[in-house]
Amino acid sequence: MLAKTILLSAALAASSYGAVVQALTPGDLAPGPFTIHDFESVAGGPGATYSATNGVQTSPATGVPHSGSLTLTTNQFPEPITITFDNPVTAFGLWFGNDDTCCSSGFDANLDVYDANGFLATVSVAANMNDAHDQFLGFNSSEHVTSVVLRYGSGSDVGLFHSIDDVQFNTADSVPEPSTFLLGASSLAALIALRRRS
Ligand SMILES: [Ca+2]
Ligand SMILES: [Ca+2]
Repeated sequence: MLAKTILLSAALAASSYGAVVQALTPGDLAPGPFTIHDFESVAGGPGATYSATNGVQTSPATGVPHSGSLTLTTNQFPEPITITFDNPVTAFGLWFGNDDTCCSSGFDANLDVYDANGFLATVSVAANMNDAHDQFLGFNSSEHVTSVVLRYGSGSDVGLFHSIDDVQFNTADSVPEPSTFLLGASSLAALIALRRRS
């Protein structure tokens, strides 16, 4: 009994600590459904707000877009892009670009992840320096994420406009809490057992 109690305590401690796991492709993100912002008509869309120190804009000029003809970038450079969600999310991703050899010999694109209590983790990808929005940066989280920040290098040491396309994210409200789900599953099993007995 003591061993079971210790194991249970360890499991609870691990789950309450939470985890952010990098997603290498959009197919790794789960669960859906997802909202997608392609920046073709406006800077973003319902569900998220995009900001930078001196503001953001859509642009056809910051590298080859991932979709359509426009991306989202900042009014001045270099400035990180902050994405704040209307409702917390547990899965998020974007395509980044303008990784132009004109102005950098190489950098890591970093995504800083925050929940309501502060910083959670950073996921990173080394830019392939071809100007195109052809690399994905994303994650799945056991915590309810409230905002993320995209930064090239430190956010101020890469002489390029930060630029993103086809942002996608889910809504944590549609994702059952693990404890609730497990309770629901065990209750269902108990109900089935009772019915079989009767
Ligand atoms: Ca686009
Ligand atoms: Ca690229």
